Amino acid sequence: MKKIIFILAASILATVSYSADHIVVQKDKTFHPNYIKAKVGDRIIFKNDDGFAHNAFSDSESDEFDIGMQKPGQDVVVVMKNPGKVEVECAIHPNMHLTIDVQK
Ligand SMILES: [Cu+2]
Repeated sequence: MKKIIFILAASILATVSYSADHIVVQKDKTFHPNYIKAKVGDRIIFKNDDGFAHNAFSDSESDEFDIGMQKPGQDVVVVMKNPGKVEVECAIHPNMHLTIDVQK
């Protein structure tokens, strides 16, 4: 029984180590942090901590996405699929910028 638990724990750890979570908080019309180093397969979790809606989108070739309307208090997860520099903006507040440097 102990051996089975050990194997189970080891396989869970192995799975977790393949990808990481990066939390980006949108607060006062700013992405915090505004620069992230990530790897392919990592999850970017956008947390809207403002009292109004936000958005996050990227037209960057390597990882194009658009999370649409993100309500206050809402979390949205985006997975980085390809290596490259990903420039993220908010469609509602054009001054909001975030760079995600995705490596292999
Ligand atoms: Cu915004």
